[in-house]
Amino acid sequence: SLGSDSAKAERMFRLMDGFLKNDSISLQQDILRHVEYTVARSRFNFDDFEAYQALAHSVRDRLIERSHDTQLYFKRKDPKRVYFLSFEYLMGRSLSNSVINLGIRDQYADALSQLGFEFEVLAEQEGDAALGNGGLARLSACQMDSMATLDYPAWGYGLRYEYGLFRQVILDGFQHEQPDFWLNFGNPWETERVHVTYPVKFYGVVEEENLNGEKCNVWIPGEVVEAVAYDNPIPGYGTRNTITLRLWAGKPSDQHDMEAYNTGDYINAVVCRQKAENISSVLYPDDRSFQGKELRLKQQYFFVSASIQDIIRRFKEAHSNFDEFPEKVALQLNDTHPSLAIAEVMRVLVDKEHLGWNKAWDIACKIFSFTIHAVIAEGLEKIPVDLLGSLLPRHLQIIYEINFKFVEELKKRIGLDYNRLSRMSIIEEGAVKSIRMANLAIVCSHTVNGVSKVHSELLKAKLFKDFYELWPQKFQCKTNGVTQRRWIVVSNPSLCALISKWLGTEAWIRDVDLLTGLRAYAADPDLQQEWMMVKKVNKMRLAEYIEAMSGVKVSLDAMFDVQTKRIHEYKRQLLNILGIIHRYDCIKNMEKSQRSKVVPRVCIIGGKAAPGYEIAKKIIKLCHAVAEKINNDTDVGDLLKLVFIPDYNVSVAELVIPGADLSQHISTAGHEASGTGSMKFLMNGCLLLATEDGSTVEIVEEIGADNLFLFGAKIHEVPKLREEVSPKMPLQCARVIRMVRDGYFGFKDYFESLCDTVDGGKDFYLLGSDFQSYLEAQAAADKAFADPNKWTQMSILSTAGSGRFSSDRTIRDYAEKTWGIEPCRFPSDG
Ligand code: CRA
Repeated sequence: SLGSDSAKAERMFRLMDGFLKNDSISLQQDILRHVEYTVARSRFNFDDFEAYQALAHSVRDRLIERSHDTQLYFKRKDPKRVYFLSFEYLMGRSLSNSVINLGIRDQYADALSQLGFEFEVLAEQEGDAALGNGGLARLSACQMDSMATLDYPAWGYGLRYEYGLFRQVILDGFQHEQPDFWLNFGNPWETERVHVTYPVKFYGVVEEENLNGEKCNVWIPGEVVEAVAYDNPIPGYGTRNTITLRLWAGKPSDQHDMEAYNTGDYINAVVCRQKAENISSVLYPDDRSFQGKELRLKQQYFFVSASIQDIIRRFKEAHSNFDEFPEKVALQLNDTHPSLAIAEVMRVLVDKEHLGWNKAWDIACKIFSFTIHAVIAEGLEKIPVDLLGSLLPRHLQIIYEINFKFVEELKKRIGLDYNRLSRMSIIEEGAVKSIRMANLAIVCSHTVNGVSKVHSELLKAKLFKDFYELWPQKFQCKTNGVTQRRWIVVSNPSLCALISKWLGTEAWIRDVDLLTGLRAYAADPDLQQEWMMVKKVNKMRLAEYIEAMSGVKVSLDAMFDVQTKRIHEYKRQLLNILGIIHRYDCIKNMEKSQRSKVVPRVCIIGGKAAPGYEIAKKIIKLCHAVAEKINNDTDVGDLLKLVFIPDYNVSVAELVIPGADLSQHISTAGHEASGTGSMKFLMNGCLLLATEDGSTVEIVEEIGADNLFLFGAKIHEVPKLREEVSPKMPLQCARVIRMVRDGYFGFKDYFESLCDTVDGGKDFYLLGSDFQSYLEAQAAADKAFADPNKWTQMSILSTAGSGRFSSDRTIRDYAEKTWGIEPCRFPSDG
């Protein structure tokens, strides 16, 4: 076994009686031991939450064991590693995912039932780890799962926010935000590494010093904060490999503001120390927009500096020559948020390792790769030079130097085209002189990628055209993916069992392409029957949840039509609501005898609005106002219901997605870089109603246009439609907007500015011009739903075609084409 080269290790292994055992008695003993000694409750008297905590600790023990094995093995083999730097991770719950990946779910369920507990009930006790906003953050979590499962030598790095994404509370139909102090009752999954700490410096000045006759820059900081590591194990499925997500928390440093102590200002010095903890205290709740805030920049550097110190320490443990660095290290920048890492690596290599600029730059250019998640220029991070200069004076110098050398080089390549030079410069001149973080990242990275085909093309043709023309070889496409472990196996166990039964194997859980095998049975009446049953059970679960949350009873015969994602104008939840008003209006104006022909619908909307995003908040209120009207109208009854699901998060998604018949991904074409929600619905056999945007275009390639409901303007048509002087507002759209304006749903004045975004002359997101085609797609969905066999066949074909949208495919692609790493699998059968 590993670590047994010394007699001491051998003896310890024997003392510990080998590895933990997973038979029912051992698991029960373990759980009870944790009840008594970890949770410190009597083993004769503990409640569900305490049982959950003990259970979680017992699972964690097994994770730690595997994680030690994995790390020791990586150390021995010393493969090239990838370090995934992401500012956000939406991990959700860990319990079910862990025991499933460890392959011991049934054993635990059995052990618990012997103790008088039910696994599912205890699993519900766990809160979500919500250290992120939306798509980007959940993508990071899915990709970690794939990196572990595919045995890649990978580390994730991030920030351990004490307050995750706010909880959404709805009062009177309005969104209110409540802080999510998720660590309140402890977090059984993490391990604090008190010995893995690094000082992180801020402010101060840079002085030139003479070192052995050479000039060098020394940064004398004004503040030092300690970063402490918290490790979160990420187990792979069907492998013993368990990798680590290392999150940093701020702690006061002994060096923190020494001056204040020396001058006798003791009280103030203590208060100042506390500020250190603030750095990692709260997640910024906006996705897709940046703010030039000092705290945010501090978070970025704090996270980057600690991670780079950790990576370099690990490298130096085994190597003495930095020439080998690019052979051993790949650094992935997940969006621009961690791109200060470039300046930090340069600072360490030049100022501390004294490699000289050219050599350091050569190394930096070989290790970084960069994923862009933004679609529009306004979404790109720009950091004011003054802010950066005061917080990180040396980094500003380094960025200027990088830019100077880049622009000199550029002049040689393209001549004195000043417009182009200024567009490509890392420094943006203007009212507020700023650093363009994306430009910095592109200049230094060997590979830059978009997150879907159309997005990657858009980057080359529009956003970063100049860079593409300069370095076409740098640009790649890595279409996003989601993990089938979380999104089928954990969240939809009955579908999982059904798929395995018909494929005759569980191998698809690791080898997702096998799902295409379902195509052969899509028309088989037996499979269709069983498929419908699974959907029904999941709808029942969702219906119970809806009733508990909103008091609305919904019919299981109705089509469950879901749109859950962050609320954004470009995602057009408003188009959905206007469509619902239209449907309502039609039912009201119908002859009573005609009503029996209506396909009943339950419309489900959920998602959070950024706290400062007024229009998004109005959309949430409108949804509630319309729901209030419709759900209480006895004329309509079960033909139409509208419910808003509050506080949408990962664990709510796990409940909602398996129960959906139809889901909407209806962004104005050209605005969604990829979209990943659609992939989860697709895996669960939910039909999509969508615009040809982001990854939908590839979904169509995979399952065929006949198996989903497409509508709306295409990407290339959008600019022209926007130019039309007075956009066409179809009568039907004008009518529903009028209903809102006239106060049909109350809150007349409040909704005015919301209506203006559509009929105020601009209609930037093209709700008006897409309205007719949206209604047609909805009618097509109704028609298909009325034929259950046809619908079920489409549903089976959706799941069958979802394999390409697994994060396993994405990660393998990154590993092979971007990072140049290979699997490093602990030699055991899992
Ligand atoms: N908001 C995009 O908008 C994409 C995810 C993950 C986003 C989505 O279309 O699916 O990233 N962009 O690639 C983003 O976060 C900073 O930009 C998102 O989640």
